[in-house]
Amino acid sequence: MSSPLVAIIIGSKSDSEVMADCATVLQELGVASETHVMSAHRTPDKLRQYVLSAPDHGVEVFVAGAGMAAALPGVIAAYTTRPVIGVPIGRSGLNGMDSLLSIAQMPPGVPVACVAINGARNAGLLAAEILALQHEDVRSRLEAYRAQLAAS
Ligand code: RP5
Repeated sequence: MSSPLVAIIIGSKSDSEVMADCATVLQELGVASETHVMSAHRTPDKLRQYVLSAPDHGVEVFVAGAGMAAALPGVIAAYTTRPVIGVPIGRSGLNGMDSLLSIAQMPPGVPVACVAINGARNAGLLAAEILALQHEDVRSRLEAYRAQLAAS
């Protein structure tokens, strides 16, 4: 695979297990991705620099997994007009309802997409569907994936 088309950003190492499904499904679809741990509140400067520079090395879609107040997807979206897909992580005392509402309730003007709590696999699939608008090879693999899903 070539340079990463999808950047997967997680707010903490503790999000790795849930978010691994995103990289896995992208790999199944032949889409290169890179994963980084960066936090909207712990490493805001690092996050900003990465989001601003990622398109220069080919990143077209961002996927952000975060738990609790989950500002991460919205902060990424503040620095880019590339699509941002948020994954609410459900490990807190509120089982992810906190992150779900944080991500889904972005005020008008700077949107992020939001998948289900712990829906990392769907985030990867949605990222691939966005890429498929321009990348015919990804579209073919997605169609094959859907056919196989129906058959199973
Ligand atoms: C969020 O806070 C992270 O995305 C993580 O889901 C949650 C807890 O972080 P840790 O205390 O496990 O590092 O920023």
